[in-house]
Amino acid sequence: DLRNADTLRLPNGDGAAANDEVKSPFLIGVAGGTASGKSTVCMKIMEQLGQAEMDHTQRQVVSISQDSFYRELTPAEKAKAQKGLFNFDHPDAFNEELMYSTLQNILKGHKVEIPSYDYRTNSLDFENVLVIYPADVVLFEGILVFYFPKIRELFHMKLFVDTDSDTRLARRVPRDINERGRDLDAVLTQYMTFVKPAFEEFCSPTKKFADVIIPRGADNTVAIDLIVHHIGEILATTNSAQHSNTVRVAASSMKR
Ligand code: UZR
Ligand code: MG
Repeated sequence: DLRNADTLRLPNGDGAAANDEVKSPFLIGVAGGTASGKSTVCMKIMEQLGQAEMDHTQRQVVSISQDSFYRELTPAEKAKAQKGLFNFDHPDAFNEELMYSTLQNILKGHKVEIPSYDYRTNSLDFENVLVIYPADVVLFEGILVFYFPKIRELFHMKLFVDTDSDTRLARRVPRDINERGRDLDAVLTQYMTFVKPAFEEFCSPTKKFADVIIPRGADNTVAIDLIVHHIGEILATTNSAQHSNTVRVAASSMKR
């Protein structure tokens, strides 16, 4: 029986909520090419749900970036990266296992810690970890979040932010120069050598896995409104129904 909570309750592992009520979030994947507006779409979703100004521990909706799951580079790879010769757009640049286990822990309702990523040094920062508290909705955004089948299957909803390549390049260039400390030549060379081919080979084909494709990205307020409305309904159900979280764990594991 799906409603028999006792048989469905997950064990309380490290970092699980103190009470035995398990909060298994609705997990949303947000993919799309570089500078397509993934982060902005996630921010707008959170803002419209009135989450942005809330304390971290109180949040019902949280957003995580795939950047935190770049793998640690060897010294040789780091030297390459500094010269713009490392391919950060290839699936091998990511720590798939850490991504998978972290998302699994999030789905189990555990509090997790994820490293932040420093684009200037191309390294993970384990001193400034982001603490992700159990939430009702978790957004996970990145260029290749739908690439790995095992990870793709974890999402309850998949969004693809579909912005034209020239628009993305026009945004990417100033962003890399101003926020990520690169010069114009390096940015364009890296774009032509790695970013564009990898987008075509690994990212663009994952559009077919999306439930919702958002043309024009963050400018598409109608699409964002629709998504926010849907999430709002999920939150309303979670807050009113006592065992709804537990039931949803069962429903989603049945689906798999
Ligand atoms: P978004 N990236 C860097 O520029 N430096 C790094 O150390 C790690 C990643 C870039 C990466 C990719 N490619 O295109 C982009 N390069 O971050 C993805 N080169 O981030 O989805 O925010 O555009
Ligand atoms: Mg981003």
